[in-house]
Amino acid sequence: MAIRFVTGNEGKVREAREYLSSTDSVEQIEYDYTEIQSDSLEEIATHGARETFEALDSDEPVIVDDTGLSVEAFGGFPGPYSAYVEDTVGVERLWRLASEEENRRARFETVLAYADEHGTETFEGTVVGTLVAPRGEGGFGYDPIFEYNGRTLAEMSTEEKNAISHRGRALAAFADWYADREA
Ligand code: ITT
Ligand code: NA
Repeated sequence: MAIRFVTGNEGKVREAREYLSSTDSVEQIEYDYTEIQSDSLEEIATHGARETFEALDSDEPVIVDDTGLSVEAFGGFPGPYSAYVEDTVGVERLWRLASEEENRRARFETVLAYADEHGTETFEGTVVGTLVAPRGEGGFGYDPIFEYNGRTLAEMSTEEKNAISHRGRALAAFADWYADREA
């Protein structure tokens, strides 16, 4: 059965397809679910997945991915506001703000929420790295300013990024659970 990935972000879909290619097909769909006001990625993703599954007239499961970048020196900001901050402040200016700090540690966190007729499950992944001046042409979003083990996420292939990233780890947890469940 195809899994429907509810997102407007093609970068997320590319990573999920690379990761899940041996198991299930991933179909991108757009659905404007309610983004509830919450500091919790888990709550936002869970509501989004449930609402979308209920609204669409199909038994095919859905997944929603909610991701945030938390900068330690900024008390975790932008966190759940990461998409808004990318659109308004931008990646380059967020880096310039961070460059004035001694502590440049940051963390990406992804919550994947899966919904089907049996209920909703969530899977998390995080990666800790360092903010740096933009480098690399790959990936998307904040990838050029997030360095892990000497390279930015934008300097990695999709496969390399998946092996260490927030989303790759969440996808790994999901894939394990899903395989067990189908067996
Ligand atoms: P959907 O909600 O439609 O899935 P979005 O891009 O709005 O797409 P998020 O709210 O989860 O998704 O993303 C928060 C922000 O973090 C947004 O600016 C993304 O570009 C960025 N982002 C998400 N995952 C990322 C990743 O793996 N690397 C770099 N930036 C990422
Ligand atoms: Na979003």
